[in-house]
Amino acid sequence: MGKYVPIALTIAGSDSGGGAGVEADLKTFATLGVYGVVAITSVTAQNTYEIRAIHDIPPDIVRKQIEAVVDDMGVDAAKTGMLSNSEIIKVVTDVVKRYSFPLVVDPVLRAKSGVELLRPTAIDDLRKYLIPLATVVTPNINEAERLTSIDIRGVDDMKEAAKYLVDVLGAKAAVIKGGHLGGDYAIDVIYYDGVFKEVKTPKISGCTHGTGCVFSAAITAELAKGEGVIRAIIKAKEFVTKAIEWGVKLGKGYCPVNPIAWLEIPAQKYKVLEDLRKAIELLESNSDLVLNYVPEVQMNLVMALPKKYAKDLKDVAGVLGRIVRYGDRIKAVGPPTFGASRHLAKAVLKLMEYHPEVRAAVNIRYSEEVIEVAKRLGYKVSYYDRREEPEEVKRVEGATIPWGIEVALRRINYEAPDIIYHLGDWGKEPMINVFGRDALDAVSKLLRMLKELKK
Ligand code: PXL
Repeated sequence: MGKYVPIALTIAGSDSGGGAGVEADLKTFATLGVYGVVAITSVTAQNTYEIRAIHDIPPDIVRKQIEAVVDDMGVDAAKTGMLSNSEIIKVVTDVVKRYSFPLVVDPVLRAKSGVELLRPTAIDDLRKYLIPLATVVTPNINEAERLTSIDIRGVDDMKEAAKYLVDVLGAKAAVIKGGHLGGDYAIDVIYYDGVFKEVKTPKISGCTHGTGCVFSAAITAELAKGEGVIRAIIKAKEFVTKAIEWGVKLGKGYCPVNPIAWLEIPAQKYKVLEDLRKAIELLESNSDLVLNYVPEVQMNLVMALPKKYAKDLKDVAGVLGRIVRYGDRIKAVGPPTFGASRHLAKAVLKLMEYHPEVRAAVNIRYSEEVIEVAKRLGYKVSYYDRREEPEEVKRVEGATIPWGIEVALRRINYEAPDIIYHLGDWGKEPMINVFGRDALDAVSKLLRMLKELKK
């Protein structure tokens, strides 16, 4: 059978908290389109704030895990993470030597809490046995200092240490991660083939537990796909930056990075656009019902990404150019596009602060009989009065809608609304917003009311 998916192996510890170790590695492999296999070296009982226990796997079992997968499926690239002790390092060295796949060595020494993930007495063995086999070694500043005994204060010291890891210790390439150094940029220094390269990205705030694991796993995945060393490292840096940016806010300690953001955001965007396309079609095919309710400012229909990915207006898609009256029917001017709506998108983002599952909305002009029918059908209806908007809110650009949604929600004890309307003000047209879990849901509610009205 021809092989149609690259295979990457991680030889690392398990993090019961799911943020680092083999758990992070597998998510990274899958996200980058590589089939992941594992050899677990140690089981840690940990969460986001502490490591409660470490149980090392017998070295012979580590060996057998590696052999089992390599002998059957073949491995295109491998990485090591937490190795815990000397015996495991020796066994891994011994078995890996027999195979020719590229090897990424992430010289994990200790966790953020300070707990040793490799016995200090084993650092010599890591240096002596495993680093010479590395295609790429990926220490952070502290790990590089301990491996090379070079004090690292800046990029020049990083270069010296990277060169030492290659020229003296025998790795093919070294990348020293500068994220822990001061300054606005995270600068990584690569040394490969006698050449230095710096990869510089703005430092971002976010969740960082598992950063090193995801970075080295991403390099491994790219090498498994046949990518060159430098390009694999550059792509991994981009990948881990996104994983930090969209970290998963959970736990009481260091929250974990989110390697699947790389794939999940584009996938969710596609789903939102598809849902909007179907909802627009449904709306247009019911032009006769809707036509009389198109407001002067025209209509829009919006849908946000799931809450964890919905930070601002660019994360909400709407109809570019709006939905307009066009002869005797209604028509979407442009395609559904992220960032295409301001007003309705703002209303949805505000509502999602309380009801994350309500991600879509459509607007029509205000009409008393629509509100009556909505109530009759059992929809949850609330409103705000723009004439009650406090002066200090009016003065702030873009503050009216969030204020109004808040007022309307308070009126219904913050229950999830189907409809929020307002009666307008000088130069502000009164409007009805119909909300739904997705665009089709919002449009279906609207059409149900308009059909009921027509009866
Ligand atoms: O991030 C280093 C690391 C690697 N492997 C395991 C870990 C950690 C950090 O906590 O728990 C299993």
